[in-house]
Amino acid sequence: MKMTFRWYGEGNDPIPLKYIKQIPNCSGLMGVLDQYAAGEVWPEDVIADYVKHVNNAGLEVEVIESVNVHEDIKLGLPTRDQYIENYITTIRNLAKHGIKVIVYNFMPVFDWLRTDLARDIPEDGSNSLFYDEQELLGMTPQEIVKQTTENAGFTLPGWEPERLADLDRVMKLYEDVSPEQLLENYKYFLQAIIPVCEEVGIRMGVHPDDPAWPIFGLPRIVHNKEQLKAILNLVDSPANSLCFCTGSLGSNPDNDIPAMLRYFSEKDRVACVHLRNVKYLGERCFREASHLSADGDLDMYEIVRALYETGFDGYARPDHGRMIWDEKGRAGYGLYDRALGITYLNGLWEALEKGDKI
Ligand SMILES: [Mn+2]
Repeated sequence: MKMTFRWYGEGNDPIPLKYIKQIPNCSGLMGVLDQYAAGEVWPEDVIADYVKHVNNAGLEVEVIESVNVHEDIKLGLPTRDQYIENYITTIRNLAKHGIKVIVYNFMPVFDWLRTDLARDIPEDGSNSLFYDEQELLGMTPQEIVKQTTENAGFTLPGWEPERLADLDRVMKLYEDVSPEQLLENYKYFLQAIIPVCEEVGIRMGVHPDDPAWPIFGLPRIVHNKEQLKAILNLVDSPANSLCFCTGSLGSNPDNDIPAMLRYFSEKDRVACVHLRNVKYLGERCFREASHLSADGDLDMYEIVRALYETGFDGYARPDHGRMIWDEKGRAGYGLYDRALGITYLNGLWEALEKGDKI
């Protein structure tokens, strides 16, 4: 397993690469080039410069996240073919520069969603991302977009202004898209891109819906075991795999995270993992916790054990952490708590490895 760290790019992320290099066992990044809107081609020279810059800091970049899928592809509109062609060009461009895994999602309109980006944790005086369905029900889609983008302090992947500007129009288009139709549109996309991925040695990792249930009446089809199985069956290839995000899937207590992870990892359909813990605070209400099992409701030992025992050799990273020690930065993506998360995950892995040899 290769341990990595999400980084938003020079000038876009307050954390210097040299700090990331100093985290024990962190071999590289899950990188992001979010200056490109969904549907645009990522130019090869820009990718080359980015990879070189990261490599010069002594870090690898073999995973790229947030290569967003244009809404027209998800909606199945006639215009989708051009956007799929562009996506394929981006896949080829990334492969030329050593990228092995692309993380994306198939969530209509919203990508991830929280009702508070910095909710106080009374137990320890830190804060973290928070979600409460009751709060969301009192808001319109426009209000949650306004609140999230205004409070972020940075541009957020999945929340690009140009993508959300015509929110009403896109929400309306989805009224005619059933979950079954969304899955059909997904199949059309995968059938076009997966042969190219196989050719160039890229694995696609779909990120699950976050939170793991439908919101605002929009169809969502990537948030439980049966749905993940259905997606992997659309095109049965190791290139069509998962980015298994424990916190996103784990937002729904109905998902047995260690068992699901074991199931898909055994079949070699997990390209990468996002490891984080969540704390349930009520029905469809949770906050993001430190990585420690005891601080949340996910058993991180069992999660890491599932990876270890299935011989997982893909990429992992700590996912959202709390904001601690008065750090100022991107919500969920501070240095301190994620670095603590890595050292804890390293410890779990080492204990499993050495325990195995006794
Ligand atoms: Mn994630």
